[in-house]
Amino acid sequence: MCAKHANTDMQGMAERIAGAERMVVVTHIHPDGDALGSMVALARAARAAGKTADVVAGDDIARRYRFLLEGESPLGFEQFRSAAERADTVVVIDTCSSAQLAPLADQLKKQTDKVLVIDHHQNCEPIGSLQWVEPDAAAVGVMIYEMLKSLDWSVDATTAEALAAAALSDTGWMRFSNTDGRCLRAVADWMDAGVRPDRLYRKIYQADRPERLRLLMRMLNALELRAEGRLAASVLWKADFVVSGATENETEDLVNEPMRLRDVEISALVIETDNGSRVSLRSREFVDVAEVARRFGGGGHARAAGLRSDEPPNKFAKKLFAACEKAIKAAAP
Ligand SMILES: [Mn+2]
Repeated sequence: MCAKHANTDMQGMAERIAGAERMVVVTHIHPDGDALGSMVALARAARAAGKTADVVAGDDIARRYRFLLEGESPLGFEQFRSAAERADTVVVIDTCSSAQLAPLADQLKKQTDKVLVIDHHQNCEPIGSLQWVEPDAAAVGVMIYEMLKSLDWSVDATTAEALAAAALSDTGWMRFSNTDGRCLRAVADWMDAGVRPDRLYRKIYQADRPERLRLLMRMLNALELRAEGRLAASVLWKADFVVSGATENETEDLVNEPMRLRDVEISALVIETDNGSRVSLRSREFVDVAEVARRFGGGGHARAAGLRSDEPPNKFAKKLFAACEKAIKAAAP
């Protein structure tokens, strides 16, 4: 463990953030709504408080979340090095995993002293000099919001919408078991600030291209039910993307579809990539899929986790599905 590394609470993080003048805010690769919404909200609020704040984004932004970056001029991964050198503070949002920060990881290591981490995942790597991690928080968006309130930094309607996108997407629009009163109270504040969750929902989830629906059809066509219907096993091959016309940035949430089936405890989706496989895991009630993911070098939350493998699906899927079946038999009554 890094000697400089320390944990803190909201107050400790707020003090460091308040003292920052030039900030760069970054998040994990393939960022989800919580990652992007939280990153943008913190940067916007920091600028409103008179600081310089940049955000960093690659070309792997899911189509449905691109509106969150409207009005931002995100730096590319290749611009991060010089930005990090100029900055006095680098804030890492929604991850503690260097694999998830791969394009930035080397530079983050060089700048350890100025790197702060705000996250809600279990099993943190000692990235940066100060970490505020709350595995019980529904979303980083909720944590950021509470910190902004304690700093007395203003949260305008656009910032509130970014935070709402963060918290509502990470809770499955308040359906998942991580939804709590703390999150709902934050959502109430954002609605008071002018956010319309109904409109936000349409913007994120009801604006797909037909190509994505065709990809979903292909996934469901090949869906396999194993372990007496308790494991929903799906694989998407490159050919599925070619035939459907969908892109790799349109796969989010596909893994949730088989959860419609009453008996499914785990839904596992393996996606063929240029250099192996990308996996999304969801569970209903009993299995800690973060634990399953960790066995293959991934991580996440008990009900939602992910990982990557160098092996293509024809090799990797078999091992993964076997591990899922085992976990179901061990955990589910
Ligand atoms: Mn999150």
